[in-house]
Amino acid sequence: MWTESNLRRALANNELELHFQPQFSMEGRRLIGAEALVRWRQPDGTLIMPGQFIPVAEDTGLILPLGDWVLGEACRRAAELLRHHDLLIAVNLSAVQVRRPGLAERVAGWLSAYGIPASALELEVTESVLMDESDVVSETFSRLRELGVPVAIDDFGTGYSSLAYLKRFRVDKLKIDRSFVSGLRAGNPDSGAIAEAIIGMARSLRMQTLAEGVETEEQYGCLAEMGCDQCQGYLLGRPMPYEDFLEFVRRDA
Ligand code: G
Ligand code: G
Ligand code: MN
Ligand code: NA
Repeated sequence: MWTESNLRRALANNELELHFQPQFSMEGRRLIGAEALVRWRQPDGTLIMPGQFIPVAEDTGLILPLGDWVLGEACRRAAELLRHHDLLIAVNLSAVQVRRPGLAERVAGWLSAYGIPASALELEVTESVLMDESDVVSETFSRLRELGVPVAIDDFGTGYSSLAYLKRFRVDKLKIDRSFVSGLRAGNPDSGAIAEAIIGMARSLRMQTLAEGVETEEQYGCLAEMGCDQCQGYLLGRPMPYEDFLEFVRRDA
């Protein structure tokens, strides 16, 4: 396992990079944005996935400088991408980052440093963050709302939580966890019961839905029929290095 000092060195030596997974509208299959996903490029070229170091970063507090780097880098890349295409760049936040005062100010700082509109950056948080009763979290959500930065709930449906929190803060989008997508079968309504319930609830609360982990045309077809708004997944594009995503964007422009 990676240690705190490995990770400190990675940050100091600029060994982190962001990959981008394209996101599409279901209707018309238009490219609408990308999720930024952090990777650690070792000096020998090996790529370490976030599952192997984000937990260490969260336990040691390094997630704060790491998360701030991710936000800045995502805004820097977004500024260039926006010259070619209208896009939304989604960034994952750890609960630790949201519970720390000042997140909205950091976000505002990066937006203005790179001159990108608040509406082009989306912040992904998990359900547990919304259940947090602290003043810090509610203050941060209202500041983000004032700024106009959209918020999405990641892995929706997997958290151990009530639905009441969806009314406490403004949430723009629910990301339907891929566990509710993998089993979708055309002609088998039961296979889509949960995805369909999420889509229906999102619509009543005027939130958008994005299905994660769409790997087959069959899954895509089921979700389109249910009225899901957007999707991402191996069917339409894997996470890729920035230069490859830039090419992808330019071809679409
Ligand atoms: O492809 P993938 O292995 O990249 O992503 C695994 C998980 O790592 C994702 O579900 C996501 O929640 C998390 N992750 C990826 N990038 C980041 C990041 O920049 N910050 C945080 N906090 N989590 C991330
Ligand atoms: O933030 P989050 O947990 O949603 O991160 C997305 C994770 O899902 C990343 O690890 C990414 O590599 C992975 N992923 C993206 N698309 C697919 C897909 O179509 N199938 C599977 N199995 N994983 C995917
Ligand atoms: Mn995510
Ligand atoms: Na997810």
